[in-house]
Amino acid sequence: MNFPRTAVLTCLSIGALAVGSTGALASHDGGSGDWSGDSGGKGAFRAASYINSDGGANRNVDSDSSCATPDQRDRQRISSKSSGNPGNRNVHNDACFFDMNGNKADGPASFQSFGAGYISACPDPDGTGPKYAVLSDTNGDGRNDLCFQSGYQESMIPGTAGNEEFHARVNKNTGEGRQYVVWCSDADADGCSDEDVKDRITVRWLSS
Ligand SMILES: [Ca+2]
Ligand SMILES: [Ca+2]
Ligand SMILES: [Ca+2]
Repeated sequence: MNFPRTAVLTCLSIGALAVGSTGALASHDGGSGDWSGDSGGKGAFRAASYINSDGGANRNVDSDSSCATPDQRDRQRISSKSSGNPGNRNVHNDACFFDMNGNKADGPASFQSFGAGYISACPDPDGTGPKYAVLSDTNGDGRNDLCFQSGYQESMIPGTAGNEEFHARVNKNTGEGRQYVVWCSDADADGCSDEDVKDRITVRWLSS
């Protein structure tokens, strides 16, 4: 009886030291002694990726498609080559992380494209702010396939649509094919094959 109690007290002491060193949890916790509830690990993330109907412009996508109710499949005519990037019929792929309480969460993430098509837009999440985006062609086939973003969109303009979500656009402008876009938590910025927290959308591109 005596030993377990000692062990618990030891744990609390270590926890108290940890809180003191960061100062992050003390005010939040309010001294309730609820240590487990404040662990808030990034491992609790859930990924949700969806195709945005673009205000109804993409009529093959559910009008209420969102992180909460994702539509993850689309059939789309290819864009004209002359329209360039992001392409006149590009598909909007948006995504969110949810923490263990179901609230949107931030963190580094990647969109990774497989199969047909390419990623035609990978915006900087906060414009001139410290967050950044990197769009790259990882296998040298001339098509950008990896869009890394250091965090979710945070516009300096309050109320901007799409804040606290991640955004990319995918496109195809020649031939037909099926494009798979995996989205994942990606702290090492190298794509999603080594990640567990991920989700996926599919676009079937048609020439007519
Ligand atoms: Ca930035
Ligand atoms: Ca590529
Ligand atoms: Ca990775």
